[in-house]
Amino acid sequence: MRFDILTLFPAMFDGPLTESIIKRACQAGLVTIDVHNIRDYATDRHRTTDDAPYGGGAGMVMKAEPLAAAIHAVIAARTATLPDATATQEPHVILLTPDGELFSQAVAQELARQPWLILVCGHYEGVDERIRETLITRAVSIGDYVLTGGELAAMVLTDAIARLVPGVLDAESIVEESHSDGLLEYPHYTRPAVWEQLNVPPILVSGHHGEVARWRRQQQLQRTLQRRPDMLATAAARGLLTPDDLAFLKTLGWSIDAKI
Ligand code: 6GU
Repeated sequence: MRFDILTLFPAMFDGPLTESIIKRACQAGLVTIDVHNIRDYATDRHRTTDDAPYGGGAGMVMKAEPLAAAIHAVIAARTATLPDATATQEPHVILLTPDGELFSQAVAQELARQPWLILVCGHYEGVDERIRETLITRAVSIGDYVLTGGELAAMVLTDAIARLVPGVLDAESIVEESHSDGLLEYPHYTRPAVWEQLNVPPILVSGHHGEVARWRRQQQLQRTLQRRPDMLATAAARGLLTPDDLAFLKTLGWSIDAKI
């Protein structure tokens, strides 16, 4: 899978995507991440990438021409040089902006099915609306708070999506992890069995695989009820809870109809 990231601050990407799992995914050729400086596509003497808003008001707006030139150049370069599947596909062009649709595991899964994403990092007060109208496939936000720019959000998307690319992680950890099955994860322990007088739950060292699975499922349900009751209601509505799950939740005082 290919990621082209368009930013005014390419140096911000040096650390986060060149370590650990994403680094290995790139080395293995499963993921390609290229960062491009939007300023390289500004044509005036001062390499201007922003300007004052029409109609007045605070802040600056990212100009249409350099952004459009950057997007077009990236598409042209890839389409010319890649004789593979990515070249024949239209890229999804994603704008990172606090007024975009909220990013989630479901959106990550959807985007991970694309062979090629172009991520455009918004800055200042925003980008010229005509870019959004003509070149942007989808606008995405990573949460209800405001960052100084879209760069950190682009890294969050890249990390969350790249790890879903087949081969990047072992398949099991994707299936079991928080959010994929609509519940939070069960707690994890590793050696030593006693640490600072705290024991590992005996069931985990019992060797009874069935009992372990049951305990873990109940831990998932209990934690989700305590921490994210909204997720439990959604899981129930999506039919992800078994009769056993519902019976266990009833002992905790939860039922589908009683909103708590
Ligand atoms: Cl994508 N951009 C900015 N500037 N702030 C954000 C965001 C994005 N997502 C949450 N806050």
